[in-house]
Amino acid sequence: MRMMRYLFTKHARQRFDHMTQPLPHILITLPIYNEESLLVQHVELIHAYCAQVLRDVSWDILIADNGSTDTSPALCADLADRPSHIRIYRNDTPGRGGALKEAWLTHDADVYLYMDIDLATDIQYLPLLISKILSNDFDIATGSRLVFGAHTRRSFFRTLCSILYNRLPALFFPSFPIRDAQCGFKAISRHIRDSLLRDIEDTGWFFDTELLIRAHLKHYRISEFPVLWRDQRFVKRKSKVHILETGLTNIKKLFQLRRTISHNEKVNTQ
Ligand SMILES: Nc1nc2c(ncn2[C@@H]2O[C@H](COP(=O)(O)OP(=O)(O)O)[C@@H](O)[C@H]2O)c(=O)[nH]1
Ligand SMILES: [Mg+2]
Repeated sequence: MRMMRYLFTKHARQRFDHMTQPLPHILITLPIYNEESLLVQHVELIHAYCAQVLRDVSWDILIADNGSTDTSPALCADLADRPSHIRIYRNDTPGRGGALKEAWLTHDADVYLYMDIDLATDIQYLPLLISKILSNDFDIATGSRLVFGAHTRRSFFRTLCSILYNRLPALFFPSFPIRDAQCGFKAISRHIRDSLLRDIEDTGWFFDTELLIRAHLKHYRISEFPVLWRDQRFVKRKSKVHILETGLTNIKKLFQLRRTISHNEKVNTQ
């Protein structure tokens, strides 16, 4: 009888704990730079989607702007004034990677994710991205345009550059399994944020590749899953990526990263 009472109260306590435990918090980060042409429309769209689909979690949209020189800062301020889940993070270090790193290090969440504001990755993959981390099956999840099942609508030139660039990390780190390191649709766990994020040195486009390489070498679990990707064409908007310059810079950064990592390995084994 005493045992029954014990089990009953234990069970009731667990149920009560479950009811009182805070919901896991998802930080949906939107890195932006001079995005006045689509900012408000796309933030509203993402907000409406999250309000409809994200149940059993709490969430915020964090717009991470660094140094926009158009009307984006004013538009952000207006968005943040609305009674909603929209917050703004501003810093002065240029580059998408730096903006993400600083935004994530200064905010508290259980899942940190980002997606490009042009919604090139179809937003229907958002719940999957979140669940990969929330289920605790993976430490990092990344959308992919280059694995089986992915569908892309891109120019021939961008597709070719993407295929060529994404072959490089495996040349420098032969065990690296990720096929598309640069897709602007990723999530990391709180643990990755606490244990690995500070090690990522690059503040620009190479940030994504460096994050995945370092995570892979430390044996973190990475999920690469196919997405539907459309390079959206907008009348007043151009890609922020200078393809050739970024490609060459990233190759240089792969050399540097390999040197740094092998140097650290030597120091650690001495
Ligand atoms: N915070 C921040 N975001 C940036 C910066 N440069 C680009 N972005 C954002 O990164 C995302 C991807 O840029 P995009 O031009 O679409 O790249 P593409 O899809 O590879 O052509 C967009 O949301 C941009 O606004 C930057 O310097 N800082
Ligand atoms: Mg884009």
